[in-house]
Amino acid sequence: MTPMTASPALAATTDRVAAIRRDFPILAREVHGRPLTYLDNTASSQKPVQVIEAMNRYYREMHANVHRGVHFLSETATAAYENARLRVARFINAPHPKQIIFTRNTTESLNLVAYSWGRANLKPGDEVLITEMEHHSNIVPWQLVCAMTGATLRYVPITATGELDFEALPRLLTERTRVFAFTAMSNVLGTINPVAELVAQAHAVGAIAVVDGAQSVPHLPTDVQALDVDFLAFSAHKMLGPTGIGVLYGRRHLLEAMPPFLGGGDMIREVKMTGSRWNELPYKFEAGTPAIAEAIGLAAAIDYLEGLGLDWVGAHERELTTYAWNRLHEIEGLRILGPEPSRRGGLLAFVLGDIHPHDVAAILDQDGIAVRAGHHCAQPIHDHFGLAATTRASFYVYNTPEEIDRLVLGLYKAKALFEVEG
Ligand code: C6P
Repeated sequence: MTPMTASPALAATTDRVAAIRRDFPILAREVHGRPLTYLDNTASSQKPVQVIEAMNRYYREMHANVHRGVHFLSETATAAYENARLRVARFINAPHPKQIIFTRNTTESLNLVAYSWGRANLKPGDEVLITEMEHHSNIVPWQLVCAMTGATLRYVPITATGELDFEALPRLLTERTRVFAFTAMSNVLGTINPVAELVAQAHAVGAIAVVDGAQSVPHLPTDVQALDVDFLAFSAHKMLGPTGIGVLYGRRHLLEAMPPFLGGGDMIREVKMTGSRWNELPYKFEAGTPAIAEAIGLAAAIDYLEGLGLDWVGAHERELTTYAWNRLHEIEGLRILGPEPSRRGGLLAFVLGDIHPHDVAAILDQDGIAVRAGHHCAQPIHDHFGLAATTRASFYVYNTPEEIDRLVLGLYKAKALFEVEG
């Protein structure tokens, strides 16, 4: 086995990636005495020192509760928190920062839409359309809200190459469909869906379009106005930011009309013993003390990503994915799920002969290589392919072709250990 050489584009960015890697303290550590090879970015990305320091500075110099005090620190913290909202709004080209709701993560953002919009708008006879390639967080909330309201849940099937079955779409997306909720990028197949086209088709039948951007927003430029989405959900921790904060972008008139999701402090204008009136957007949907340091960390992550340029981020990942795709296909008995690199994001989920994906991941871990194994919270896709689990390697701004070479060596090692016949 002779490792192929990385593409000229990857070679040209070697210095840039080396400089990026120096910003991520964790990448310098060893695991089991080997250099860490972090290929589990689809689950969560690592954090640059710029994000860590922004949060550190907040706690050392600025912390107080927001929107409550008239004292200096509270005003400083409030300004930093609201500045983070503005930063997110600009990042996805939202018309107004009021349309940016801070949540805990993508899961909570999708639950907010399903519970608040869904319970207020769905009734028996209505249909909710999702796809077979959704993450559980874009399936289970709709199952719950359909059970509550009597609406029917339908799924767009996927093709053998792991793409949406566009031929099946017209009979599923009808005037009965009230909401079409789909992922912009699959966390298992890597498939990049044509968001603008799907949104237009939803609108043509009078449905709203809810987009799960957990895997797309960290990796591709996102413009909610150009895409014309009604709701977009994503998480900070997958885009170099901290855990504990996510975003829901919503169309203003829809958000204005929706009832609150959670009740408590900050989300009210007035509370009497007989009833309450709600605060204005976005606070109506932000009950309780929010994740202030995390919002500031998210803003720093956006600064970092924009400093790199989202176009570069996408291009770097495409180069890495193409290299990994070719190298992994050298291994006999290895099967990758999903479409070819030009139509996918920076992740490859695969099976290696009959070796259990958990065994593959455990062997790789011995060499300091972090990948994820399991159903990746997307059981219906695995059922579709008749698999219980896959191993998944996923890439981000700091990954290199050398790390992919290490992955390939580790996979040969797993194969040798389990004596897989090619
Ligand atoms: N997928 C993965 O390893 P949260 O956990 O709420 O930040 O994100 C949920 C989520 C929603 N949609 C998609 C497409 C996702 O990939 C995820 C998270 C991780 O694939 C953790 S299960």
